[in-house]
Amino acid sequence: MRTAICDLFGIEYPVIQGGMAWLGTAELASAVSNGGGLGIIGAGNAPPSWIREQIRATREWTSKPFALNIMLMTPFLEEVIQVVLEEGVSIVTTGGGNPGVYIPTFKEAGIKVMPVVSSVALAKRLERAGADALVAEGLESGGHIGETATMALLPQVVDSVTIPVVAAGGIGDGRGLAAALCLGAQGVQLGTRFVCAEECVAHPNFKRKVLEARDRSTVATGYATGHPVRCIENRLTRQFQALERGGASVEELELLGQGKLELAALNGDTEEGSVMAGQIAGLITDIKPAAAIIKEIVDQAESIIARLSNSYVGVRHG
Ligand code: TUI
Repeated sequence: MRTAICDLFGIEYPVIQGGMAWLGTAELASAVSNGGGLGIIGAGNAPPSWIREQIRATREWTSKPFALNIMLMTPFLEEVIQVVLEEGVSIVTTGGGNPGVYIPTFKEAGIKVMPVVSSVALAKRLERAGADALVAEGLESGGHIGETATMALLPQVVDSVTIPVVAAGGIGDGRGLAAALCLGAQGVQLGTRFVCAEECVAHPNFKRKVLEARDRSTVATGYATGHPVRCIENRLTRQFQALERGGASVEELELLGQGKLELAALNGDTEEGSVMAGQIAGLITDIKPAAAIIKEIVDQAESIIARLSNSYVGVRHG
């Protein structure tokens, strides 16, 4: 299964790992890249020295292409960009904002840029600014989200640009990959599914929360702050909702969220911490190596596509 995204990034399969803060480490990124997908180091709010170490470790553990995701709300933005340039990272994805002003810097250094967008307006603007590809991310995703669902957003973004588009949000298996291709995507990006990769450093409690999740286990909070975030429901999300209903200030709400992702992801406090995960968590029932996850997704998508094209021929001629 080769698409324009495979050719653009020099990867085998059009399967990309979401650039998750704290969880997109060298362990996971190198395992995904070694499995034929595109592994992504999630810079999140991490200090530049940590990011540099992760880039070097990833390079040690894989000779395949990998990317770095820059979370544009980080307090270290300028320094993170400097690390990307110094370390010769060849692919950058961005999230949580408009990376337009930074694209020329990346392009001059020969870096491929794939911003995550949640609207058609930003997709068009970033194509004009020189983006090589886009991730269209629906509100089913975990973490920081936009306002439109993948099923509606994806074909609209695809129709608004000429560069390749990758689908994200609500995709957990080969059915999701096949569906995304039907909607015009050239690949898929999965975060929640890769939380349950063996190589993901998430605390076992965090992985258990994903495995135990059902279809309605996630909630989006923080619309009042302008930065809504989807997490698995717990004491923290209920506290957030109570504060929001009480008309708490943006400062108060942001203070409650600070440090909570690390608390859940690494310390395993899944009640007071922020268990960011997408709506597809309910579909995920096992932990396996990243390479096996990728192979299963691609095999399943290929057999679905073969079956659909056979039955289509059957309907027309049979
Ligand atoms: O960035 C994400 N997902 C994330 S970032 C993150 S780290 C975090 N930690 C604590 C609190 C909040 C976040 C966790 N999950 N996804 C990509 C994404 N980007 N989704 C939506 C957007 C987005 C939003 C607004 C992209 C552009 C944008 O532009 C606004 C503008 O200026 O036009």
